[in-house]
Amino acid sequence: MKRIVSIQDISCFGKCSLTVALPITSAMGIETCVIPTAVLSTHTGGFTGYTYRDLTCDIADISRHWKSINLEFDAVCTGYLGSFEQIKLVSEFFDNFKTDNNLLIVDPVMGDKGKFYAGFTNEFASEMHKLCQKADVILPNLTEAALLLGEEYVGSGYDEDFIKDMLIRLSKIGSKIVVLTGVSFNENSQGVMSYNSETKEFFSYFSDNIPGYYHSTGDVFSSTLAGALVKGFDMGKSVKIAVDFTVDCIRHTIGYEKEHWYGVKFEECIPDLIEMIK
Ligand code: PXL
Repeated sequence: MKRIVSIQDISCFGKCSLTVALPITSAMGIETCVIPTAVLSTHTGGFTGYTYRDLTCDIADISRHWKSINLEFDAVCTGYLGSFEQIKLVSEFFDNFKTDNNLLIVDPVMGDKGKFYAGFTNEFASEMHKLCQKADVILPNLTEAALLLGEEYVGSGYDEDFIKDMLIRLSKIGSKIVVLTGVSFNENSQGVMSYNSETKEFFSYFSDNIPGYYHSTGDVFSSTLAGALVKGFDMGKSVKIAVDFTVDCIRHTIGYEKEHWYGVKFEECIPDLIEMIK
């Protein structure tokens, strides 16, 4: 059985980060360990008055204990991280748990639609850049890609050459694979372009563009992609599974945006995901 560890916050209500990653990769048949970096009453994307309990001080202790019992992981996956200190500790975790065969997967969660999520800054983006240097795979959206490169966000009107060039520049940060999400060359389709800097291959996969904003789809995408890669699907198939599942979750939420504005109804789609990976 494959085993991964997901390092990110737990937003107790709101369907994102660990409450998305844990059920998704478990349903894919992967033993999923977690390091909760913080406990929030809700995510920060549209709620006010949320609580935030920082768990940074547990990260090194958990890491030491796991080392002492010789735990190993097929992938170490990170998502939303809340402070410079957390990035530093996760970076040390990478050093301690990297093996010749496993994958370090960083979703550099910082913002969307050209804007930072609450609490993030350009200084944080510089620290996240350092973490991405150690990763095997990074999964930025267009906003995060611009922040990592220190460039202006370009949200529309770009062409394939622009994205390919951006992918090459992102790969120079250090990871073998870059997967850029939220790419759209026309109003009818949206998807992902990726680049493997070792083989110099580009790959793209697009699906129907569904208008509107659906919170936490980045977390659904990244945990599904990590799960598919760990299960041994190649990059092309993994991206297809992750995009198709994310779109499936969005489709199930259409018509329920009022009650479900805070996250997609991924639970109803888990049986579809199990079918997709058969
Ligand atoms: O979905 C990314 C995410 C994760 N965790 C927390 C968030 C967000 C995005 O807003 O607020 C706490």
